[in-house]
Amino acid sequence: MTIEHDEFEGIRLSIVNMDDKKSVELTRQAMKTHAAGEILNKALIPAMEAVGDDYEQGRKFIPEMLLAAEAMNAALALLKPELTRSDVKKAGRVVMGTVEGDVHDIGQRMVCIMLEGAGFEVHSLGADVPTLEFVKAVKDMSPDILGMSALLTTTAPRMKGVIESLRKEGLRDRVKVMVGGAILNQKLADEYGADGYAPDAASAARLAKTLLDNPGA
Ligand code: B1M
Repeated sequence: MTIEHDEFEGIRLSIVNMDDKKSVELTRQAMKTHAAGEILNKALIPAMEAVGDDYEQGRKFIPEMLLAAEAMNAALALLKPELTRSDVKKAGRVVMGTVEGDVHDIGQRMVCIMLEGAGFEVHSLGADVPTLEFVKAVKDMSPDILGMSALLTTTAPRMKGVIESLRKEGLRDRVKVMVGGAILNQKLADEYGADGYAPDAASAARLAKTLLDNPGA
């Protein structure tokens, strides 16, 4: 194994082993020689995939998933300043949240960070966001884009509810709607009436730019 692989593997293992002190220490070390984006893609995201596999195989349970998520978030907080450093003028305003009934917020945080890095002003409503709160945020903050995340089969259809509520309130034409999350795909996004779907945080930032560059799309 090369030294580089050792470093990423160490961070990955510290998250899988739910050790937030270690994940912070190793991430800090890795940042001396690697870009934040590389650490995110080669260590943090694979770590959460491994945690998901462990859960599916019955090797981890909910409390352990939570602790792993904390170790991941602690490392992510270190990467954030570098990922969001952007000298470009604001590309647009985004309101983001995970839909009601769904507490998964790690992916959504990553998307927020990548959007900030791409020059967007981002307001995160957090996780478990009721439909009416999304609608109110669109009314009050006039974002260019509303982003919604969902990781559960049971909660993803709430995106459709939010989009319908925006329509009822006469707000749908004022905002582009972008959706994502592990169980989403283009077909579901179309079915829910979203303007765009992105499979990961980097493509979410690209999609946001495309949506604003092609307002008629
Ligand atoms: Co939960 N969980 N979980 N969980 N959890 C999943 C999602 C699951 C796939 C695990 C499994 O069974 N294999 C499964 C869902 C199955 C399904 O519905 N099809 C599941 C389940 C069932 C549950 C509970 C119901 C378990 C229970 O209680 N019995 C429960 C639900 C609680 C609730 O929400 N009401 C639950 C709870 C939890 C924890 C609280 C313990 C914890 C979340 C902690 C937190 O987020 N603060 C947790 C975790 C950690 C996971 C896994 C292991 C990891 C999720 C994650 O953070 N991934 C997950 C298994 C897995 O995904 N393999 C699982 C890393 C993250 C970077 O990826 O969020 O996909 P992701 O985001 C990506 C892209 O999807 C995209 O960009 C991100 C970065 O590239 N993206 C967007 C995300 N949002 C986007 C928005 C966009 C564009 C792109 O535009 C707006």
